[in-house]
Amino acid sequence: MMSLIVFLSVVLVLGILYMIFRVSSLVGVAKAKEGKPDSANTVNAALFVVFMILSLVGFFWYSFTHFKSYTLPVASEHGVRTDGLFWTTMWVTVVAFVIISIVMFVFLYQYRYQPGRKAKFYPDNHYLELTWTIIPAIVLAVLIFTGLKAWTDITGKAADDAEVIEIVAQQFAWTARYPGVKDQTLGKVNYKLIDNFGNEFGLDLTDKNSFDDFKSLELHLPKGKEILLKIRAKDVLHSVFLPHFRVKMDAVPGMPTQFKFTVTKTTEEMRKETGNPNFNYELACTEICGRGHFSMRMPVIVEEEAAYNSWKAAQETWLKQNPNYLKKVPDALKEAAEIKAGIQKDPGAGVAAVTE
Ligand SMILES: [Cu+2]
Repeated sequence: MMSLIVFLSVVLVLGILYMIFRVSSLVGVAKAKEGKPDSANTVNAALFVVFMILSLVGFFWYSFTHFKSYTLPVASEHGVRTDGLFWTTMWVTVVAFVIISIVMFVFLYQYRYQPGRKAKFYPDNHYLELTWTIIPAIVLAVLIFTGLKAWTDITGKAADDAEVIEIVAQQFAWTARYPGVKDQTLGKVNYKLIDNFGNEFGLDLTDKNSFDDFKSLELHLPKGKEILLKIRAKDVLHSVFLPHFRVKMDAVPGMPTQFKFTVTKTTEEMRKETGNPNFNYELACTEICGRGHFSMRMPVIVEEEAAYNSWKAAQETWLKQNPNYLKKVPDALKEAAEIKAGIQKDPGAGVAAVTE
């Protein structure tokens, strides 16, 4: 009832405002004298110029005083390149924006109504039209093709020795899967094998490469080595976002995606650069994926390659953590699986093979 009254009052007030506007404009028409311009015409035209000056000053003031709060330090090789592309595009569009704004508002003032001045009929000018078509076309083509080149490099084939890591998204957490240190190859997965008892990756245990894979809830990355992130989603759309590395790629159910990049600064180095001893990289979900979306973040730790390798070697394999899945391993591979997963010591090769 109350909302109905509020609604009707709003309609009534709008109706009254409309009637006042109609009456005043009709009075204006009745009072106007032929050929004498309204002084409000010049005032309005001048106000447009004032508006333009204030807006442009505000625009540049805001952009420069808050510059640091919307740019993050960059920590990847391709990030420097994409940042360069971003700022080139930004400057080209800012210059075009300023020129268009000035011309638009100054012309409004310059060509306001004045008695005795008639508009000139100027149907077309081929040179003018060619100029304002060809120049923007060339500039846009250069911007688009340099961007496309960068994109094909990022999403292209990774180096053979690249560090392959799988990122799996689900409502509302990220899980990483690393190839084990013994075979350095991710085992096969099949979404049909995903279950509620522990096989969250859908690991295919008939593939011997899966025996030493391990799971991590932190994303550890080596500095200076090419990394290939293989990304998939188990339920809805998510998106991998590593802002400092300028990495952003959607995680799509049923359609694996990937992104390759090389990190250039360790967490420690970034702490020194930012002057923040608590600095940490993070992986955030940047696709609204449900009500727990805000909590979908994963700590990221970047180390020198040696430290990274020793972290990897210290991790327990997935199969060792879920030994009841040994029954899914074909009989012929069972012993190899136990050795590779670190459940049983390798009797043939001795201690060296286990600690390798
Ligand atoms: Cu998400």
